[in-house]
Amino acid sequence: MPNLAKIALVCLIFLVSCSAGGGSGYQGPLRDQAILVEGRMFVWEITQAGQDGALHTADDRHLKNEIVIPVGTRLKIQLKSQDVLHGFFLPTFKLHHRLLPGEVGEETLEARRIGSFPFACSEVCGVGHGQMMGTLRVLSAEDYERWLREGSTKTAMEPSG
Ligand SMILES: [Cu+2]
Repeated sequence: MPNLAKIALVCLIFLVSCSAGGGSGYQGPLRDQAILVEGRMFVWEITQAGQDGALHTADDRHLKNEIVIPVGTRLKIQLKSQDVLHGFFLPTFKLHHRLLPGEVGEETLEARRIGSFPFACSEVCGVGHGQMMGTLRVLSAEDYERWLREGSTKTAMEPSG
């Protein structure tokens, strides 16, 4: 797909998601979960804490271009770049963070609504920049339990080239 068409598609997806997402939904207590989001030419590498809630332990889950959490999560996000300047842009949550090489950023979001919310790289980081798109999936508690049981090896969006 030509780059211009990809950009137009991303803009369209973002516009639709911005109007559909956000707002109030789940009003119960929030559960903290830590994740690490690393930008690398040209993929988002995600490390999610497992049941222990802590990163860099045996039950971490590793995903590409996909974050999967249950509704009612307060997501504590660490952001890093493995190479060049990237920008983590999750418009539904009004979240934008520039990832400077050598720095660790921190953001927090509260997932109160079930749905799929796209994110992308906001910096033109190289020829494969357009591939750096992904999805935050906020699942019901039941669907999240099923996802944990079935494993998390599938990715939401493989780079198409
Ligand atoms: Cu990038």
